[in-house]
Amino acid sequence: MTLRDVLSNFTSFLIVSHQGLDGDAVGSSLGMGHLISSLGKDVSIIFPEPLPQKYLPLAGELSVLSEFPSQLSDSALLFLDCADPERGLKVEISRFLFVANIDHHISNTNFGTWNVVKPEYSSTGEVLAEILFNEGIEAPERVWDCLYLAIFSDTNGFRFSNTRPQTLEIAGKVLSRGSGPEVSSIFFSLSQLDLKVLGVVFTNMVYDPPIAFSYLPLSLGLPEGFDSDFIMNIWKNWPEPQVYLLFKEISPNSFKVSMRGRGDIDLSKIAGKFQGGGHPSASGCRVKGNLQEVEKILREAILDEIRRD
Ligand SMILES: [Mn+2]
Repeated sequence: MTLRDVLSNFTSFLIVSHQGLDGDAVGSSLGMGHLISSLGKDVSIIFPEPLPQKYLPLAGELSVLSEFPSQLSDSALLFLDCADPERGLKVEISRFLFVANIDHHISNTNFGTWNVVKPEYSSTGEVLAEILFNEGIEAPERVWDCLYLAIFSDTNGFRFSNTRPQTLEIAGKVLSRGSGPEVSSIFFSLSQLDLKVLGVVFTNMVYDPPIAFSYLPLSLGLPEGFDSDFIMNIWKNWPEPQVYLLFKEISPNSFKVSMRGRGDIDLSKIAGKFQGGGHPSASGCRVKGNLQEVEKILREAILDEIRRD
């Protein structure tokens, strides 16, 4: 099976990605959406959260929905950057005749009818770009812009250790087909709210080696789907901690946890214990309890994991 087969066998497509939209989830989904749309086919993207404001221009005229249409008809379902359909939208994938699964998470369960899962790749954007190059699929400029965002984002601007020589080769080919480097300034752009949130995170920070911890209280009134990746990326420039934990209160006594790490620790295992997921050095999950309780639970799980290594 090739992507070309998938694109020619269906006339209608639904695209989904993971909760906690990041640049790779957004870029690979919108890129695939623009590709399908350029073929004159019907496509909708279903994002579980509002698309972050700064990425709106990349969506253009694409149909972006917050839930599945009531009529699924005979659409093909495409998962991008989503390790586990449970982490995408609540939908029974058995209702679909065909499910594609394009991803780079090591925890991906190969749940699709067609699976392209490459854990050694920096991003789903890199996986998808390589498929387009290998199959000689032509695509309009905005597809490449979206894929460049995806690669740029999951490597934090080619700074993370997931940046392989091949990542840069693929990114170079993608960049030469897109509109230029504006995408990188979109990725790094921060709003006034983002800057205020940074102040709160680093004021609340406590460092109990090897774990740095901070939290964002509900009273900040952060919008749903607030993307905290930029905080973690800035935080990680401080090389001392082995693990960085950010607790974002999403309702009373309920927290979304972002985790980053360095070294041997596999944070995706810890996130997995709390029905979350991700990568060894970047993962997330949700926990319930008061702040002291949830911090203690996560801290103990992490220290256990460090001792085991
Ligand atoms: Mn990704």
